Amino acid sequence: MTRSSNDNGNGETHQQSGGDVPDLTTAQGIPVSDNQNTLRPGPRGPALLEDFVMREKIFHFDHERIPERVVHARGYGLHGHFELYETLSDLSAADIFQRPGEKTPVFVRFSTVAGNKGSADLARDVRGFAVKFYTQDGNWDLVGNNIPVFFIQDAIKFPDLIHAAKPEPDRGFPQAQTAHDNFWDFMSLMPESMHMAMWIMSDRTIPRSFRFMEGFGVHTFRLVNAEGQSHYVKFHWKPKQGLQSVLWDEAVKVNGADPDFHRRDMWNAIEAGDYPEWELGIQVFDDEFADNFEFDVLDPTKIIPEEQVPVRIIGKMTLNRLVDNFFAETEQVAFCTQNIVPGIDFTNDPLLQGRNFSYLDTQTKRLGGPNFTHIPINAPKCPFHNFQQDGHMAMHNPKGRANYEPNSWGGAQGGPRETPRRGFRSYPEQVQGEKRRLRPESFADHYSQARQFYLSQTEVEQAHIADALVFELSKVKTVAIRERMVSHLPNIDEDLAKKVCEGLGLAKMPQAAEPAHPVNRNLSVSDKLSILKNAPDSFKGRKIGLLLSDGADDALIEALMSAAKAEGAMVEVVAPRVGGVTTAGGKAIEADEKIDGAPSVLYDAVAVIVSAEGAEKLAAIPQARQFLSDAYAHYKFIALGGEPDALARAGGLPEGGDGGILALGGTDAGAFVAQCRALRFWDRAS
Ligand code: HDD
Repeated sequence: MTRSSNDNGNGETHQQSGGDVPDLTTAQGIPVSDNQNTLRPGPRGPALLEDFVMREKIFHFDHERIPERVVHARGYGLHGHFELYETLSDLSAADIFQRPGEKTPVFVRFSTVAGNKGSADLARDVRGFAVKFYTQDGNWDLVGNNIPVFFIQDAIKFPDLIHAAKPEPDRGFPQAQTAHDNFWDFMSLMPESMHMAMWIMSDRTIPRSFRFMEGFGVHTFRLVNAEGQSHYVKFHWKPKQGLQSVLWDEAVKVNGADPDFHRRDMWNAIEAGDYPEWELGIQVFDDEFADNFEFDVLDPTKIIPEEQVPVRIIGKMTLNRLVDNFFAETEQVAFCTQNIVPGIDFTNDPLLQGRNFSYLDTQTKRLGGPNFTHIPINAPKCPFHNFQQDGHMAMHNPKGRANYEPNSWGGAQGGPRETPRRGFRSYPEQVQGEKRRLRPESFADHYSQARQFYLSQTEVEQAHIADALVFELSKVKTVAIRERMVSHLPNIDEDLAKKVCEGLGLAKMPQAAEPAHPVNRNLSVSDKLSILKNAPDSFKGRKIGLLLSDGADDALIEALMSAAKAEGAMVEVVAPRVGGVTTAGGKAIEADEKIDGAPSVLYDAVAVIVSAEGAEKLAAIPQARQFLSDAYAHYKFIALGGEPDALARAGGLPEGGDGGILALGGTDAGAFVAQCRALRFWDRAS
């Protein structure tokens, strides 16, 4: 028996076109009568080559994938705007920096670096923080990271760095991890990477959310004003939400429970209207400062501490719109450091100079030709005219005769003309020297700022850096590589070196690596380098996991929900069944998650409101016990409401609790949420 096109075999009929439902067509616009069956002679005959409907459909599907980015493959893009607070006309002629209050559309893509497109969000990794400003003078891309320094000083080392970080080529693993021999072999042979090594071993590489991390332009750029005067500048993004990271044990578990943890977080926040905001800050300095600074401002492995050059806040970016189509926007967006506008300019930072080549080159391959600027997400939103033409997929095809310049056709017919008044001019820096492959002497101090970073952390954060180094180097199989890496640490901090040496069980402390430049052991501590010293004072935008059982107290639930709402926090209901629970008052509350799918690592704090019988039943479920034991181990604030004793015992909470565990009485919900503002009960760690 043959099956009709609109019958799926179960007697159900597909929706037919008509009314608001458009006709299905081929890419050529030919209406399709049957999207279920290939054309064949007789019901059991072979497929006919003539079936252009089937062939075209499969042909297109076969070509759906484009190469993923060679780095930063996994990313998440969002729309928003940048609003200028004050004019910068004294410093820069950039159109975007002229008119306070004016909003410029932006597209931002956050990413991890090493993992494939399908890798997990909470890999220990640098996060990309790339911003495309669609200014009225063309697109400006600030292609930054969530860390203000980089691994290497010269772009020629980038392929080596990335090869070493990615899966080892013979075995094809590990995926999205630096905890392997090749990576630490390379790092330990490159003393210039030691400052970055401290940052990547810190909790900066396991952010709680894209919303809770800083962004940095990394390089020193130039601002150039209308008179042609130049100042140096470093760009900073400061999250209004504050900084927050997870613990390594959480990261490992989150990756299993929700590999999309960061993109889901962003999706949920924007869907809820809780739009994340970052302020744009600039550190501006002149040649005199640059000449007197302890380090070379062209060296991308160095920061300028905020205590030495304060960050001046000049505007705010708000992300408020999800993409309509992930491929069209997030996947096809092409950021490029060479996209710069009049009023901003490059410096001779050798990493930046190399990047200016790499991005355009890789995008031409990834997006299939030179016309990727015609894709809507990449096209400027201001008028643009030039004599570029043809090529694959050309979408902007000017009319008329003139496709060259100069021409004598005149008027509109003659096409666009150069504009000395508005046009981009490079800052006329004096450059001279012998043409040689040289690394400047002024780039030679590799340890002093690594030490400064380490010493600027709180004790908890220093312990995390030591633990991360021990973890990563324990995955390195070659003892000589472990030792070589440890040999750098005494140049950073003796105590750190000792902890890592002991943690690895090395027979003896390796001899300290010989620094190319004496280590400055007296740089001042910079509080801005710590996450915990810059923690938020609000629980806004954070999430409570609320574990309920049947018979839970209605008033307690209600009080917790409203306290969280008043703070701007979210509550997710977790229950033994996704159908939810019936409260003591007989109310049905649906669950957002079944307990198996909602370990407490997904939440910033947890609350349990249960009946005595409910607590007994939950105590018998391993995931419910872990919900509490993990929350406790991760220093989270825990609220216990109703009659939770059986579950609290089974979850291993200490008899009598501690300062981070709050018994939830009738009026305590507000106090609990207020306590959660500290994010973690670190006292439990000591
Ligand atoms: Fe890069 C992508 C950031 C050094 C070569 N880079 C890429 C992205 C970010 C950064 C955020 C993802 C953009 C997106 O979301 O599409 N990269 C940085 C920072 C660096 C840096 C902050 C140091 C300060 N990068 C760097 C060097 C080179 C590259 C030294 C090459 C010499 N980066 C690339 C690339 C990528 C890229 C291969 C991959 C995909 C793409 O460009 O479009 O060209």
